[in-house]
Amino acid sequence: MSEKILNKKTLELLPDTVTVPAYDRSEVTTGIVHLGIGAFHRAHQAWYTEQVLERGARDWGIVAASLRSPTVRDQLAPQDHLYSLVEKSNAGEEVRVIGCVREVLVAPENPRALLDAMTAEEIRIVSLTITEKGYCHDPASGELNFDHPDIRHDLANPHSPRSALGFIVYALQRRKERGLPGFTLLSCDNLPANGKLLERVVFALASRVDPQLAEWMHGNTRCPSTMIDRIVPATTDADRDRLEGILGVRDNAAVMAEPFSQWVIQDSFLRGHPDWGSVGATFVEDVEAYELIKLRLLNGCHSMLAYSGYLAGFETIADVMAEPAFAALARQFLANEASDSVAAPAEFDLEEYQRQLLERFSNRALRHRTWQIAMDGSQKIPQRWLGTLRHQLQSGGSIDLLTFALACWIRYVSAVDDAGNAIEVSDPLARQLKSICDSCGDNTYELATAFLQFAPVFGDDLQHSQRLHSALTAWLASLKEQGVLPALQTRLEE
Ligand code: CS2
Repeated sequence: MSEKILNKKTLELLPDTVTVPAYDRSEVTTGIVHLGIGAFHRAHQAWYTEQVLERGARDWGIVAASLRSPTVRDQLAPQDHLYSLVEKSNAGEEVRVIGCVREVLVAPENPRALLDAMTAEEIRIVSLTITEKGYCHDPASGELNFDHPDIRHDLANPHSPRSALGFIVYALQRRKERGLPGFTLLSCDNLPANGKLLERVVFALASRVDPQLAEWMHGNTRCPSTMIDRIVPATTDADRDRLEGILGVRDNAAVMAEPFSQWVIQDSFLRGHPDWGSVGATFVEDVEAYELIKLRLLNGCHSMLAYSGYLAGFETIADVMAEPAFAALARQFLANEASDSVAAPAEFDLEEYQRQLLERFSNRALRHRTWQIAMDGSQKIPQRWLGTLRHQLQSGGSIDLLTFALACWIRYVSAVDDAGNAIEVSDPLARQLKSICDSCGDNTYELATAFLQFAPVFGDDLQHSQRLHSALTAWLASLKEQGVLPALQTRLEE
């Protein structure tokens, strides 16, 4: 292993094939505080922002924060906050070193430092990738959950909040007190109408903290919605080792992504934004149609392949897609149930989109683990499957593959796979979900009833559909009797 790590000094040792920042990083000032510096942010919004800096902008550097662990800060700080983005495809890979991140703060270590950063006058945008559960909402209703432990903590501790929402509300309160303008809140998480959701939960918390603050926020914040898309698997040690062979230096903060990237942004900002439109993002008046298509087709299909593929013993999405029955499942789901429920904007070619998705899921270079996508199902399923399901129930369309997916998820959260091995289920509601499974034992009828009555995920309407209940019970029974792959193969032969 090389002893050198990627940083300002070693940048010049990199091979010519690697793109490095061509602008002077010392001229850049901060315009954005980003909450949640995971791999996705580094491969998506930071990559767009980097290209804007390359085109001459200097006032949109990023100060990022981790709301939980110091890992990313500890990786980036010794590297002068430089990291590589590796675009991987079946055709090969391209490496670019990104320089737009200026600092990483670790909120639990020093909440005040993050509040200070968010209170700086030059901050015009606070963007977020905090995953679905970071919104502290009830996934079925979209309302802020005031019983959430982080929200209770934040209401009691205005100087040391824990949740992204707490940081936002108390930073805005300080800005108001100091006579500073507010900022735009830019949600970049996979949730429908993510800006509206963020607005709803932030205003709910602010009203509880101080109604006058909420009043002030009406004129001093904007919450545009966005559709974000790029497949970014978690980086592994094998990825870092291979990259070291290319760079000649170690990069502990590297991120891997597919070449494809898309960002559709509602054009509603308080104090400007980087010219992301000049580097491939699209600004529109209304993002909703794009969001629904992406969530219901890409993410809906992804989750379906993740649960079913994991149970059948496949490690990555590309492995799942290499099995003809799963490839057929994906094709049929996209073409029928998922597409039935969306209305594509005039310029949008839905068939081409589906073709691209199948190709993207088959990218063997990415090694995107089914287990990773299967995480947090209780927070993802409402927007990925249940909107589609409600649409199909109302219109009398097919629900066959959606109920197959639901049955797979239920088997998954029972925490035992088709071969009898334990599954490490990572989900904030894992305990409740497992206890539903345990209390129903082998009775698939009761299992379907108990799940459809689980309001945090299914709301209170779906339990009344007899059609849904029968279809789900039938799939649960055939998964139990045959296992996922044979059950699917039998269905496809019908
Ligand atoms: C995936 C997404 O992990 C998941 O749940 O479905 O992260 C997916 O890769 C992205 O939304 C693609 O844009």
